[in-house]
Amino acid sequence: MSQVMRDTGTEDYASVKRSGLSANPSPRAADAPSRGIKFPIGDTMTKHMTRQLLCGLAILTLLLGTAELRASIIITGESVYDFSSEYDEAITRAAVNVVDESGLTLQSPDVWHHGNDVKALHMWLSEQFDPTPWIEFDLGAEFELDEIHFWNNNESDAGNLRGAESIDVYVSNTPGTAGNNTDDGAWGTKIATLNPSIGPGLANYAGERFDITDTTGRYVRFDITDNYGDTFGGFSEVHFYATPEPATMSMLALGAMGVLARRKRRA
Ligand SMILES: [Ca+2]
Ligand SMILES: [Ca+2]
Repeated sequence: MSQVMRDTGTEDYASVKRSGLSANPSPRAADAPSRGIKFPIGDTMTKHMTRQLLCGLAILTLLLGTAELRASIIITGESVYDFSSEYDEAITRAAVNVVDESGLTLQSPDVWHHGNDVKALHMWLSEQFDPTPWIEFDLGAEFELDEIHFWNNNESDAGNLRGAESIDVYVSNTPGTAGNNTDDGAWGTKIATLNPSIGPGLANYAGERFDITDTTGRYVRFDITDNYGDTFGGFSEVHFYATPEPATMSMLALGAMGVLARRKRRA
């Protein structure tokens, strides 16, 4: 930037400040011969301010990038560890139907729809008169649980009344007592109560994502405490999401600190 421009800018800034006007270009600046890009405040943008702006943009980009990497990751190795009951295995309305991807079709990255048909093979149903069943999952390893994606019972007739309306979620590093139907303290910590909507009974059911308090553990127990009004209970599918590995986050944080330190030295 030339000396002439710097001088002009200082004068404009002073007059703008005196008159109390906002940072519109002054007539003088607008009349001046063009010397490349002009900032909204005329010629008052100094190299120092430009550097601060660029530094701010760099930090913002870094933070946005980190936020994206921070997105939770889907857990794929989960299985059903235990459950209160399942209706008539002859028609296979088995508990495993909620973790085996049955009935799901991938629509786009991280978006699945659960169907409303082949309910015998795609959804779990408890025995009659167990309308508020429980089910326990083994994630296969210890994770820091972050989110839960849930597809309720999605039968296309009134069967969707069997869907869960309220679910207490427990997380533990040790499995519950086998076959234990009540919370005897062996279920771990109750970390959330989910209130899923009733399943629409449509073929393109996208389910619902619940953000939960991040909690570390290997076993997750769903205790369905209420349903939408039927003598059976159950749902269609569940996906669990974990926060990324702490080591990855530490490396990202160290990288960010390194960039900031370099910026500070240069300033
Ligand atoms: Ca399913
Ligand atoms: Ca969370």
